[in-house]
Amino acid sequence: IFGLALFLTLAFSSRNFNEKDMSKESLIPIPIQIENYEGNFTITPETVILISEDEEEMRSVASYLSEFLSPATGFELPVKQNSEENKNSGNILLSLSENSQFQKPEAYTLEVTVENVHLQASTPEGLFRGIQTLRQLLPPEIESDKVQNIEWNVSSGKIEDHPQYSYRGAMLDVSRHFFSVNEVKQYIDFLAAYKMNKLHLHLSDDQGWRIEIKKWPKLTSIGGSREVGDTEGGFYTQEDYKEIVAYAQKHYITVIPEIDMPGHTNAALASYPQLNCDDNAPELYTGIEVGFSSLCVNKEITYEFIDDVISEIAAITPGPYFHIGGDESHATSKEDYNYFINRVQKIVKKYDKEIIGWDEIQTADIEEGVVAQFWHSEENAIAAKKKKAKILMSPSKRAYMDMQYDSLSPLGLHWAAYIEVDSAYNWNPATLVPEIAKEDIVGIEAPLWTETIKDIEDVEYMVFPRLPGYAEIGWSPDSLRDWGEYKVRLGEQYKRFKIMNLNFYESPRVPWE
Ligand code: TNX
Repeated sequence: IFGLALFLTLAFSSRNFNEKDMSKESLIPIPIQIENYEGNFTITPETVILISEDEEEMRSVASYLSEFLSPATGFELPVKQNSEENKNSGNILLSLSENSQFQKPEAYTLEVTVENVHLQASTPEGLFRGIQTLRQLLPPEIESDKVQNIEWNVSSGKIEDHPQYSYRGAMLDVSRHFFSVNEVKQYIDFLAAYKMNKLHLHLSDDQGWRIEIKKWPKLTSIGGSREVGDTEGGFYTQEDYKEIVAYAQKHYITVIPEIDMPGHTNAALASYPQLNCDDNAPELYTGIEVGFSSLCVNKEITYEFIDDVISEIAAITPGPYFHIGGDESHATSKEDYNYFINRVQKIVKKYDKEIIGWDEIQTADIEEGVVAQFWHSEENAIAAKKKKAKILMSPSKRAYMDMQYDSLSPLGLHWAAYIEVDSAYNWNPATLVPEIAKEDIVGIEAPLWTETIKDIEDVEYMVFPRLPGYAEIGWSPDSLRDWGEYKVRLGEQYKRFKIMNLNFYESPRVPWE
């Protein structure tokens, strides 16, 4: 009798111990709905990835999944079209569905049973977002690039999910410090893992011009040569830029190029004397002051220059947006500034791109639908809304990833605020500025300015662990967001972050485990 009781207790508790509960998994961003089923699914050497139609984009999403799972599992995970003979259990099925629950292009359903994994969406993009959820349901060892001998269990259940905002992004300033194509790809990997879908590249500033413009080669040979601290700079050839865009596209991320103007233009002014009102080129600048440079608003060559720049960049940018900057133009008179923005607005439209600009652009005659990126002035954001602009939320006190966590942070600035992980998470884009409501907002973007950020390790330190929180603010309904609960989910990423080799900030406000 005792033996039997002991056996039953052990069997029962070990079953309980092994069985995971999907609704208790620490997923970021938190999905809209999770229903737990009994049992686990296990990926094995026999597992096949099945696609509902044999179409190029479906194949590419499925290969992405296969290539993601292979290194740590050591399994081949071939991609095959779904057919009757493949219907045996143990597989991962990706399928497109017309079902009305997938109205949003990024919506997906992930159903895991003991037999199969079934991921459904109306677009390959939706499948890609769902794959990131599957990724987080797997043991953290899945992030390893070496074979790990563990059981690849996924808790079973059903997740139904879609995003709150269509614009969920991060910015990287490649001007103050230059970042290589590979570093930008790593940044894209970070965004993709948390279902972000926009990468804003700040390609020009006083300290460096970072994109090849074929008609104006000195922009890069001179203007791209240095960076903050007077170390060697760099720039992207148009081929490099296309490579970044293609990599982003593979991760369903839209690249938004920014050429900041009329201020923040010292690198361009230093490259071509004729862009200066007095025809004198200034020296290259490697400090970190702002607000001292301006293109010459009253010279026609300025607009020929801008036309060439926008035309060449627009031609290699498949996404709909072009960011014209427009911030901190303290060296341009108000009148000149507005005249300038009005003219540049027309040039961008000529090349069929939609305009994004920092919130200051609202003083010009901006057209309906322009996106004003709120960073410091509520007044500007409200005025922009009155002009029927859409608002992109990047409040510097909350969303600036270049801000120090606290006064002891070794990297970053603090002019806007110290932004600890809780402060970064604990706000709602739809209520932060009382006059700006959810329907006025396209989404959220967390910028990383790089005056003090030199390489990818520095980037990781500023971005982790704040970025997953911004991703959740953009994706998950506000009713599901609570710092007390989120910090536990974030703390449970500890092992995953370690295996991902991230140089992350181990904030004392997060219960790391
Ligand atoms: C303000 S935010 C700037 C940038 C700086 C940043 C540093 C904005 C639109 N302009 O030029 O890099 O502060 O935090």
